[in-house]
Amino acid sequence: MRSTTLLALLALVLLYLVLGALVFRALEQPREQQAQRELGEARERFLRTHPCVSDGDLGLLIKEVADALGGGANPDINSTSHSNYSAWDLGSAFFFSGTIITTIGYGNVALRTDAGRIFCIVYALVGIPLFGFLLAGVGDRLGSALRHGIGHIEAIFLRWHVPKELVRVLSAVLFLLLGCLLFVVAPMFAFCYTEGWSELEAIFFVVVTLTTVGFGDYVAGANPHHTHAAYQPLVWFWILLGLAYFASVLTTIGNWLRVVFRHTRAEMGGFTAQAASWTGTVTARVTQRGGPAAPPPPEKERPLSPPPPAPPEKAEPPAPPSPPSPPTASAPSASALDYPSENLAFIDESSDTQSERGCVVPRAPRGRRRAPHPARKPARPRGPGRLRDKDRPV
Ligand code: Q6F
Repeated sequence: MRSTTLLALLALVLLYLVLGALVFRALEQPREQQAQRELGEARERFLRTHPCVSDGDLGLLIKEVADALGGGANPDINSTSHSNYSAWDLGSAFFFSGTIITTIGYGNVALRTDAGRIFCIVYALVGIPLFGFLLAGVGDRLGSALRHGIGHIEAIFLRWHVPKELVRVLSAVLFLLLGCLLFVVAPMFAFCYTEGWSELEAIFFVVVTLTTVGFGDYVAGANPHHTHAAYQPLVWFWILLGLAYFASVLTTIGNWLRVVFRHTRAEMGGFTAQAASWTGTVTARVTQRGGPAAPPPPEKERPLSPPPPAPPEKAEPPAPPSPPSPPTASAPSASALDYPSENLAFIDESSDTQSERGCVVPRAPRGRRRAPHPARKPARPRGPGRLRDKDRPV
């Protein structure tokens, strides 16, 4: 990626962050101030009804309570009713391990010991890539399964003589709808029912979990009172499939953004060339390509690649070199119409070909997975291992 592109991207991300900060502050700060006010009022009320308690003593107790909560204590349990509650029973510890290797990291329970933290470092470094392999395999199967289902519907459309391109768009929409139904809407209702959350709370949990943001204010299965024995395993199953689905959707959105960027850059081509000649840093590169310092042809450029969208991907090893694409394959519209389901299979590509790493000989498209889609582009290279025109074998 060129330095100018990188700087523009950095500026864009900063702008996005500032925008987020402004919106979140506007939405959340009033509520925070209200909570603070309510605590103050409750304190005054308590002191009025319990005149023997001094303001300082109450303050000490409140601080004690806050510290204990931070230390993992449960305020529902008092010193008289002994309970065998533990946030570190085997089931909860298993869940905790899951939040590490998936990189969800809810943080509703946290490590308090140095030994625990040291072990966590090692555990994460091995477990995250390991889970990445599993996710790749699951993504591949899921992609095949969804495409198999959608293939039937596609065949019907084609029999009705619906144009091929339209069928492609329709199947992309179907993929999104089917995936949303299976991994967002159905689980949402399940969580409403089992956890007693509102629809918004449930969908918030679903998205925060499957994007691996993992705030931890909502955690499914954390209430031991009303959970069925099969509930937590089912949530695990949902997470495994849902993470693969979301990784593909996020990759697709990333590809769309890349197309938008490319169009923007094509329009700003003259602009950047001008800027380059001012700074004098990129001029050499432009002239190197032959010819005067004209706006660089955007198609020849390495596409602006957004960072891997889903954290499960960042756990993946670098993608292997891709086969060279035919000259026309890099048309922006091709990736705009990307099948999200292709990205599911695409997750797998990097793991499948690990043994072939270092081998830059282009592979012939393999197997049934790619065969049904002649329109499919050759795999887009991703990540640090990607090779573009200049690195390719001739
Ligand atoms: C669970 C649990 C949650 C809280 C530590 C995410 C894996 C399902 C528990 C699940 C178990 C105990 C999720 C599994 C992943 N939930 N107790 O298994 O006190 O909060 S606790 Cl949501 Cl990655």
